[in-house]
Amino acid sequence: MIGCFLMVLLAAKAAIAVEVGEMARVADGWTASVVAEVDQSYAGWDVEIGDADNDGQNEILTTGCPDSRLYLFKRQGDQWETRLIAENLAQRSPGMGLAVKVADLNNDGKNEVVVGTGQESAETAFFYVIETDGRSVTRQVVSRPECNKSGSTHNLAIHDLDGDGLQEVVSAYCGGGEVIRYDLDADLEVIQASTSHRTGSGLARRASRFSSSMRRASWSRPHGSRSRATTAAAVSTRRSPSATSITTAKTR
Ligand SMILES: [Ca+2]
Ligand SMILES: [Ca+2]
Ligand SMILES: [Ca+2]
Repeated sequence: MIGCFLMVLLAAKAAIAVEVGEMARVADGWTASVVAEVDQSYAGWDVEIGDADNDGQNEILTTGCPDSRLYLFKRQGDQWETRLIAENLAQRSPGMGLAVKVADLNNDGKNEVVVGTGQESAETAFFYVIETDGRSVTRQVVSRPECNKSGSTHNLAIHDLDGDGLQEVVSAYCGGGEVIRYDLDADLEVIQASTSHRTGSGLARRASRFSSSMRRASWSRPHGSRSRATTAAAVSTRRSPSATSITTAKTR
């Protein structure tokens, strides 16, 4: 059942006037601000703070379910503005947007948003790299690597592991217990997915060797006049059990 989710921001000695009603009790020395109320049962599977739209100010981003949405909450004067950046990221309903991070993956001075999904059915999770102007997705690339057998993205970590100036994303999954490394090129058009570890959930297995494959990912612009009318054009390879499959995002 879809309920409403109330996001409350707490801050020590903040100057923001608060009205939290009966939703929260604020300890002495703390104040609270209601950021948003959305019609999703889970609006905050993950919460990130970062400059997602590259305007020099940080925003709050959340993921949730059942519509696998990515929300951005932007401070405008003394108000918070709720912006639905993307939905149906799991490409199935119900579905979950799970982990979300903001980082400059290709070191070009502009941040990207990285999102991992959770699938309610027996499917593997999607991995997104999104560019946004703070109102919608302006460009995105999606990977659903065949080396992943799991449906739930547990978390994402971002770091330049090999010192080449490009940041890699490491994601851990629930189900098959995969830990997958995603390498992107400088133009953020190619994703290389590598399984670094697979343990299974509660069942220890021998760790797999690093293996990789590369496919070219297609960018799409789901919103705006420059959008191309692409619809889930799946590209996959059977050459290797660890091969990466990449789909273009569905254009709305
Ligand atoms: Ca910003
Ligand atoms: Ca960047
Ligand atoms: Ca790197």
